[in-house]
Amino acid sequence: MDHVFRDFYLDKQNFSMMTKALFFKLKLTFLLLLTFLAFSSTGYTSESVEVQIGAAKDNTLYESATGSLSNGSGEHFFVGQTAAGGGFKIRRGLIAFNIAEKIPAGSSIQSVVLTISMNKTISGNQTVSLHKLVADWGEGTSEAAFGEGMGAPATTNDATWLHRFYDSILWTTAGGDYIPSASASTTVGGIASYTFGSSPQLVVDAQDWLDNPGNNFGWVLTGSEDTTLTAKRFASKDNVNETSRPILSVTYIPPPCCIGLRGDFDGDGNNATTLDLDYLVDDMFRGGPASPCPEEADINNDGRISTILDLTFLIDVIYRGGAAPDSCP
Ligand SMILES: [Ca+2]
Ligand SMILES: [Ca+2]
Ligand SMILES: [Ca+2]
Repeated sequence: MDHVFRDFYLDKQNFSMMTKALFFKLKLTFLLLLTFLAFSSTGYTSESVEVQIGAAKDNTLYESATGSLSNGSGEHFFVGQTAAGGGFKIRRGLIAFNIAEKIPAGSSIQSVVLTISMNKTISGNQTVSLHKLVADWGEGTSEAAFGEGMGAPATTNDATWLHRFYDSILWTTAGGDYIPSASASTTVGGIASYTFGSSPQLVVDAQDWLDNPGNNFGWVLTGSEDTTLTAKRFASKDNVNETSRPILSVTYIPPPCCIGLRGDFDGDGNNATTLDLDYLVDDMFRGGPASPCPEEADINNDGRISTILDLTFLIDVIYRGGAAPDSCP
């Protein structure tokens, strides 16, 4: 008799579980229906995405007949011309950002803004300009003392006034190889944060670096070089104060299928995970952001993104052994 009671008990348990599952299903279906009515979307939307990129490298070119000075690991870089104490010499900043590492290939860049923090100056308002560099350069371990204005002895692979990579590879032109016309300019006065752009040329520069990463040597920053006493000091990527480091803010429209994984709702490179489910639920029900790569949010490949059908497809894949999504595109 025992087993009869046990079977009855188990049946009852199964029945109770089945009822719960059924109610859950009904609840889900109702929720899905409401959502479908409220959010029935047609086709892909291409929404712009903003990314903040820290500098990959920066340095200062200290005007010097011997090319012996640099400041690869210093906390600052310099722009403009020094006073008598500095020998009335020119300073130019170098800075580069790894665009292709942070933005999906095939994206269309919409705007580019560079923010840098000026923290010491001997002059009033000066124009500071960004010019696209046409040759690669290095950042060694040199670290200037005191205010860093005088530079430090260059170390291996540092950029100097004469060298792209100390002490083996020279610039074609002393002081850096760059396009003479500025990609952007701004007026720098007292101690504060300053922004460049977005300008059409900054967008062109960044798009080129995304499409052709081998062209990405960054920009040189030049100040007023015709008169003395114009130097400005800026926080470098190696500055102890993280919030003062250079930041490049780029807005872009990703390609519809940027990673190649249908079902990668959050764009982290893995598709149909619980993180994707969280992201989709946030997007659909909690005002969260849309998926960065629109076509990848169309997990069931029906031409509509982030719908209730995509949600059920995703739940099926994760929890019910459902079929894997189609490839993307
Ligand atoms: Ca540096
Ligand atoms: Ca993912
Ligand atoms: Ca879909």
